[in-house]
Amino acid sequence: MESTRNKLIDILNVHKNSFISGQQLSNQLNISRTAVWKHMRELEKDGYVIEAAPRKGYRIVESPKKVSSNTIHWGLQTKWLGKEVVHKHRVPSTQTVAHQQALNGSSHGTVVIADQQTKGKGRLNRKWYSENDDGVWMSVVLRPNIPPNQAPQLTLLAATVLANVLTKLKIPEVGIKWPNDILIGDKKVAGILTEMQAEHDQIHYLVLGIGLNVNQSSDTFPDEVKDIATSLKLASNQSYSIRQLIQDILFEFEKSYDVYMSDGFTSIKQNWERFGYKMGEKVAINSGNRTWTATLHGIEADGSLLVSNDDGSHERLYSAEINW
Ligand code: BT5
Repeated sequence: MESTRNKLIDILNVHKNSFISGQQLSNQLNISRTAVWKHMRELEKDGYVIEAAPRKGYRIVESPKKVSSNTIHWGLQTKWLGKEVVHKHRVPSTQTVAHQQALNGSSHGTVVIADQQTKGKGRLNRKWYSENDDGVWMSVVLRPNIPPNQAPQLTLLAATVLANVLTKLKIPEVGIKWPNDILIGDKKVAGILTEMQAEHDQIHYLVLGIGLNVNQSSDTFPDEVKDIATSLKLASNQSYSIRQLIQDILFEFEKSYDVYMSDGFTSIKQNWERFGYKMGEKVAINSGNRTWTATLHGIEADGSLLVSNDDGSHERLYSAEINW
């Protein structure tokens, strides 16, 4: 049932600007014309506006605003990413759901999306505020054939994907603060959380979480983050379709991932450095219980951050926080 509906959506998408007859649909889907009609009614319940014209057939006039597994499939231009979409209204964290999916055998590219998260997670047990349905809260199950020590490259890859998507939307002053913060100006609009199940030299699977603030106004953010957080709407005075943004991110992600797998990290690294926040500048850094000032130089092929210290020595950092 579900897969027939997805196929129907795919066919309608190909015929976006023209009608397709009920007979053609019934032939292609191998179901009766009455069954085609019933599927159309279900799509309308999902928020599609469908025009049915006598002797011409069907055509989608408007795609829905709401997010569901069907509406994400509609118009999604990917080859492998998001072929399986799990959509939940409210969950503690999409990371947890994605881990369960992965452990139950979900395939590479499975996407878990929630409208709201009650216990959104940041790194190192920090919180990610996402109780509202104004953002993209999504986790992707990946089964990459790379050694575990290269996994941080995927966080950097995801950061460049988000920076590219925002730049295409003409959002100004997009930057990436190493390793995983996407900024607009000096404020955080998105974060990435990569969690991995690995053994020896093999990754079993990886869950890559993306949190992007979209339509929040300033009073949506709790006191803890309201001075450091922003949203696309706050930056541009415009609201965005969460469904469309998810599709844009998945499309860009798949493209970058495939380039990374075939050509390695170099192209991602160059793209990352275009957006690198405070590169060439002196900043305060925290790592463990050490705080010092250093100049940021760029990233290394292994995803580490290259800095030069005041005494002239160079250092590669694998985990550290750059202060604001
Ligand atoms: C992150 O951690 O930035 C990773 C965020 C990943 C969130 C996604 S949403 C989908 C998936 N499911 C999850 O449960 N998580 C992932 P970190 O670098 O540790 O940053 C956390 C810090 O960002 C917090 O300590 C706050 O200072 C700040 N913060 C929390 N919520 C924020 C928000 N909505 N917008 C901006 N900053 C926020």
